Amino acid sequence: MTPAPASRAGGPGAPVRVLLDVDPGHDDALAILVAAGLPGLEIAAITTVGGNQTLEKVTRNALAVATVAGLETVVAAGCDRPLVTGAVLTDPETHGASGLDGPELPEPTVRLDPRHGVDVIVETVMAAEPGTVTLVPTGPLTNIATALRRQPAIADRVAEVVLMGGGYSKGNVTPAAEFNIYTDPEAAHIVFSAPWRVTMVGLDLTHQALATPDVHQRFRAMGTRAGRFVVDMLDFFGPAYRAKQGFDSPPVHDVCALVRAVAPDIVTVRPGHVDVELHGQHTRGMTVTDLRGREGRDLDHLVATELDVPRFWDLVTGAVARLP
Ligand code: PIR
Ligand code: CA
Repeated sequence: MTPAPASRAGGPGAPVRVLLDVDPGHDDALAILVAAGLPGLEIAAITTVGGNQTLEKVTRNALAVATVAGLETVVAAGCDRPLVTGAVLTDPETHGASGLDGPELPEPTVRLDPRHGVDVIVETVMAAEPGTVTLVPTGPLTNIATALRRQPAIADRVAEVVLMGGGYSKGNVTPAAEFNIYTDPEAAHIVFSAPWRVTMVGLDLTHQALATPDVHQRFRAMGTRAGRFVVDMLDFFGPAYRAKQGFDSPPVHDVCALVRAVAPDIVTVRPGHVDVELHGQHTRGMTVTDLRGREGRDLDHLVATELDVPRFWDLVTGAVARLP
């Protein structure tokens, strides 16, 4: 089955509504700030999932970032561990002990919604007009997979799913696997085999979104609280990424998924089929991507290949510049 191309059921000019499922995380945090600053974009909800740090820490970080962004959005905590394997695979080397080291985190004024994040996902999608909510998962896929099990009808109702995870040519935790997929491969398998179209914004794409010194300078020049917050994040994330992964400038992975969801022509995609490897001795968590278009094989998903780098940073810095 090949789902129809994405259409915004609200019609041209209708605000895009996104649900952000996140594990902040520096790049998740930047994605939240960009979403908050984009005109014409509505954040339907923010749900959190254990990943870059424990659920407790990433939820606290999400509330702090929502506070910096001046958001009044629902924020709800979801699953604290992968579906099958025991615990979250936190990454303190890249994101620090807090999960968001660098900036001073304000005491949140945004209150945590008492509902479970998975319930918020299901209720938000089912209550909305069909085809009006886009899911943007940027952490392990535990919440999204659980929501699919809880209410399979969400597969028909979302506008699309644009996720950061995987890749077709490389990994970052292992040579084959990317962190978000590797953390919960069974959840990723559920998400990629559900009857909906997924856009995979993986490492091949996100490694093009490097926060170079000139980008850093654009944030610094804003002179706003949000601009300073981003600078403080990059001042931690950049050196951490350099030390651990040998990058001159850090990639802001998760922002790429958000940008594809709201400004699709900034990210080039190709049709493809994605299987998540669950059993490989060296390849567990790999997103095995078929871009060949062979007969009899559904190219049911979209795979991000190329980023329009100048337009990406114009959109990202423009959005953050609109925040206080
Ligand atoms: C994990 C991440 C980023 C860098 C490393 N080294 C590990 C997180 C990001 O938040 C992003 O969602 C994804 N996981 C990139 O693999
Ligand atoms: Ca993330």
